[in-house]
Amino acid sequence: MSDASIGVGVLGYAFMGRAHSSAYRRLPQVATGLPLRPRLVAIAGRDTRSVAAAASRFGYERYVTDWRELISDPEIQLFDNCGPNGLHAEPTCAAAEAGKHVLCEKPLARNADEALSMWRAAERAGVQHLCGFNYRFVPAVRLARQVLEAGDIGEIHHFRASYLQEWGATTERLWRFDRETAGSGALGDLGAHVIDLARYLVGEVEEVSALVRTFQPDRAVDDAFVAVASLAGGALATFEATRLAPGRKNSLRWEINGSRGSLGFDLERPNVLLRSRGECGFTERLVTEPDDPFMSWWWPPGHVIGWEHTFVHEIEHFLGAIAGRNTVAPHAATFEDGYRVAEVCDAIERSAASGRREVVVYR
Ligand code: SOE
Repeated sequence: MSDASIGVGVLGYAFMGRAHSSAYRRLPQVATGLPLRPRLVAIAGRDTRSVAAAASRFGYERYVTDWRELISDPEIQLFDNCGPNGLHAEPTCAAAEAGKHVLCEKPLARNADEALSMWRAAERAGVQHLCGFNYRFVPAVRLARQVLEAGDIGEIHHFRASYLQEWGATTERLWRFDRETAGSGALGDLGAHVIDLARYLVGEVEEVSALVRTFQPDRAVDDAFVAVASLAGGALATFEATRLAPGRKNSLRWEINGSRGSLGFDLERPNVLLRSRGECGFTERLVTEPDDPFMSWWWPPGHVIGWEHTFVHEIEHFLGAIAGRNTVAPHAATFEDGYRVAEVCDAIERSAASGRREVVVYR
């Protein structure tokens, strides 16, 4: 492991802040040859008691209640935004302009205009930028990408994916239900993952026809959407996401059908890649062999890993890009990827409003 360290500042101490902080702490234990050792300098949150407790639990040297102190801190070279969507653009652009490498959770922003401004700010600043589409870092998903790149399932005809959760019926007042803070509902939160995986595994989204629905009374954002799309290269795609699928806890599922076979995945069984060569249904491949993606870091075959490990893989990849050992793209999403997903989400909302098929316009 390199003895060079990098100062990390994280905005947000809740769900994503905890997942990212856990990953920074795990990295020195699991990754041999770590390009940079993360030093947890500071974590930011509005509530003093909560952020102080998080700083102590997660192992940060200090905490702040104003994110601007992360931007002005010379000991922080990596700014990681785990805040709500409405707090992605301003702090992240400020961090990039201050010369800090920037990692921002998905969705990059509340809409394509905001996402475009973030991408342009990071590019202007010449810093490394990564958008946290962590499912690219599931071993089974990375193996699928390798199979697809090798052309082993032939010409791709279909990508079909859904992201189903059940918690949307809650009456709690959550930021994810507030349009000003979240931008959209299931579309930007869950649909963004589906769209990103279509782009990562098959191709760019060209046109969409969609329906968007809010089922819960008095809710300002969508609960669900369905879309059909055409992908570059000719494949047909269907995208779906809902927060109102009782029994589905965190079920991100996709299936790809090609001229010489199919691949399939379900996040509720994250170590398995389904494969068919067309003769007799699907086989289940447990992706835990030593030479399977990322598995040399962990345990012997069959000792499965989980959701949290994707953040360890993703952050190690970002540290490698900062150290010049690898590039963020194509295996992690850059802010350009985050922006392109946002353009697709905007096109889905346009189609639902117009009732027409919409071309996705990338600026
Ligand atoms: C809530 O829907 C959520 O936490 C998403 O925001 C995450 O991106 C997803 O990985 C799990 O569910």
